[in-house]
Amino acid sequence: MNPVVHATIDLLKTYRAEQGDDIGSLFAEDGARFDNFSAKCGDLLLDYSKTAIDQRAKSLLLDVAREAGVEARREDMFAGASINVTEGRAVHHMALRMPSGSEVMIDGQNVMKDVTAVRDAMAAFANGVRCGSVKGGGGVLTDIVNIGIGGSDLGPAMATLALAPYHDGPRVHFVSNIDGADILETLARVDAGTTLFVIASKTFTTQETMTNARTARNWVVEKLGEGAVADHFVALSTALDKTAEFGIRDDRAFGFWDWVGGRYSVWSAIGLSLMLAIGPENFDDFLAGAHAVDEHFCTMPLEENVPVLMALVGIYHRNVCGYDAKAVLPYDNHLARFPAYLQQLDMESNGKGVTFDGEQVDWQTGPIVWGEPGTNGQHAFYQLIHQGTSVIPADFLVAAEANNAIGDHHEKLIANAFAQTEALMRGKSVEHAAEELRKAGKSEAEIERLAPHKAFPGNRPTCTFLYPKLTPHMLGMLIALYEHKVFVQGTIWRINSFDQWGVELGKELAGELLPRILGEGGETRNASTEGLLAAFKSMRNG
Ligand code: G6Q
Repeated sequence: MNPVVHATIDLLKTYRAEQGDDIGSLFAEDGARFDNFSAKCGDLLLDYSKTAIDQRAKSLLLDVAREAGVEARREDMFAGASINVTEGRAVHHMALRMPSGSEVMIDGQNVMKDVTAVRDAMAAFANGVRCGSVKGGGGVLTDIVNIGIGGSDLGPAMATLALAPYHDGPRVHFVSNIDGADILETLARVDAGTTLFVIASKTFTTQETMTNARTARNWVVEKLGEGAVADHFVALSTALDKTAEFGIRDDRAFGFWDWVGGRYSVWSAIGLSLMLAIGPENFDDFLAGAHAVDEHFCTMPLEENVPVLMALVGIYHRNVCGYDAKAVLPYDNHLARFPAYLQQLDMESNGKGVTFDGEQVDWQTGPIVWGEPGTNGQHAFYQLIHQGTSVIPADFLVAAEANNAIGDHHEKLIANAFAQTEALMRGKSVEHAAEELRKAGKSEAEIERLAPHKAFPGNRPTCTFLYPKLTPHMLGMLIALYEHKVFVQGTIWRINSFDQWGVELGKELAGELLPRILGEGGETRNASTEGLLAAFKSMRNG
């Protein structure tokens, strides 16, 4: 943080210490609190009134955003500047969701011609597969196997599940893990002659993906012969020389560019499996939803700018209150993988401890992000959120209308979501718990023993995202809102949200250890690893 931002955060801490942070009393003080602490982006409503942020805190947080230069850096990003300073790259996944005919300059070139050409080629190919004119050796392609990992898996896998009600194309399977179980169990479910393998890898060198891709290739060659590779494999990559070496036809290799980060790539060719599932028109709606958020982010004043407000709520919880974690709780079963997706987006982007200038930060950066769909979580880990010793701010995501309406399921789902945010805020005092036990006819001794266990501290902050329905457009909006939230926070924390050096060391050591695992020699490791290697060897030989 720059010194001015640091000072404003200190002011916020002092203000909180003086005022207290009782959320309930803020509603008593401000009859219009819901209106004052909610905002809209298109059809989506963000309610952040169930946090301890009041007008003064909000105004200081908006100062933080201004003082950190969020607006100027946002302009730099959209202007194609190399804001990914450690990799010397522009950051422009927003170009991928711009309407055809727009102009986006990166390194002095309008990239939209190439973006549109790939988008059109993907659509033509997807339409061909979906209508059956693009065939495999065994006829119409009924199954797609997407092989990729990290950013080349989580986006399309999460979105394909999220948009299951719009899925009218071939079945789609996702293989990511190098654990052989993943590819083997998938291959056992499909027929080689009618399966298309989509090898999704920006670099086309990732160990997990290339190992799974070669296993799939060998399987196809064994079943259908070498000649079948051309019809049964496509590639999504920036390394088109490597895809050709693998045996993939040029017209089946869909490219993208180094200004698209892996975890920001679902909008690019990496979205092909999703497009095959839901069709190019729905995919266009998905892009349009994200584009609408880009426009909102660029044009709305900070105080009404939903991704900025999301970011500032997070800054308040992380840097003013010192909360370590953040839960994402979709009350929308199709968003089951959304918390995992956000885990990568948020933690890989903002899990950093060094500033743009290479200095160690002396403030907290990204929180631990986790979650599961409600109401399942209610019957499991919500215990800790309600009564545990850590305060965990949570995002609740709720659709007003179900894609799969039946009976009163959806009304019950919504009642649970709203009830949880209320319970977390209100809590229940020991006296209230005692009174309930008294009414239930318990003895005074029992009341004294049980009341503390049945009390809830309350005052636990939540944000609620309420949207009409989980359509392709709304999913695009939701992802883009969180992307820009991550950007704003990274800007305030002065960290590069677009690199990921923290995943490299483990990869390096795995490369060094593989020869030892294979029994081919190599350097002696520390005593623990040597112990594990010896135990592994004896289990394998025994
Ligand atoms: C994302 C990361 C990472 C990446 C995977 C797969 O931002 O860079 O998750 O997406 O490591 O990389 P490839 O697409 O190059 O195989």
